[in-house]
Amino acid sequence: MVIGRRLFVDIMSNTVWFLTSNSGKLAEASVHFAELGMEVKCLEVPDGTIVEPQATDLEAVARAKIQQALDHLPHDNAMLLVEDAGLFVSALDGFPGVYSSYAYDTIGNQGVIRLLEHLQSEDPVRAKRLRAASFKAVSVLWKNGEVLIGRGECQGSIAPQIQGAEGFGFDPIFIPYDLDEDGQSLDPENLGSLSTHGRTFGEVGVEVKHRFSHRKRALDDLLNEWQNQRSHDGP
Ligand code: ITT
Repeated sequence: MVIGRRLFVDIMSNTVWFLTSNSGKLAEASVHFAELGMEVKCLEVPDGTIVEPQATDLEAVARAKIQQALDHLPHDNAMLLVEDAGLFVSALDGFPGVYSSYAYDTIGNQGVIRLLEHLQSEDPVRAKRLRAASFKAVSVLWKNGEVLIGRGECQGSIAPQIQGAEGFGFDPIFIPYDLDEDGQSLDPENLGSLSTHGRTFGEVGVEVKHRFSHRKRALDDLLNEWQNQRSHDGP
């Protein structure tokens, strides 16, 4: 991974243009790329330029946005980043998933809590299983006509009520499962070396969230993809 990151920085210019209307996503991607010595800037496009397709998977949405945004890059060598993410609740067969923006804007965090109201247990592990959910993200980076894709997931459960005001979106209702020393998600009965101790992303702040985050994992995966491609193509 370290070699991959170095290679990535060597080859790429210093700015990534991120097409997003979400300042929380921009802040998190900035934390990630800052570790690589790179800057993330928001790609501004006129209102109504980007039409999000009604697709059933995150990658299709992200790819469609890349195509629509290319004409708005500041120069031909600029790198464009798009990411689509969502909250997938197991008991709701993955809803809201690709409809997360709509669900957030309509029923909001309180609405998700209400939908899971009947899923309670005195046993904390069973409660976590009943209320299991995951954040998923697909990041797509465009550079000189090449498209790189990274996927990331963060497993956890939906809190019994809204907790905390940090972060954005569904952060105040999402409690990640603990991670082991390799950063892998553990089952809810296991205590890991990295834990929010039952706190939601809304209670822990961006730096802690980043260590668990689907967004970070998708970007790491994207950098690995880049590295694999380079090794395959040769020096
Ligand atoms: P874009 O302009 O980048 O599309 P968006 O807010 O529509 O911004 P997404 O479609 O990726 O972003 O996200 C769908 C919804 O899921 C949206 O309401 C987000 O607030 C929420 N969401 C995405 N990532 C999240 C995260 O890390 N924590 C909490 N909520 C998140």
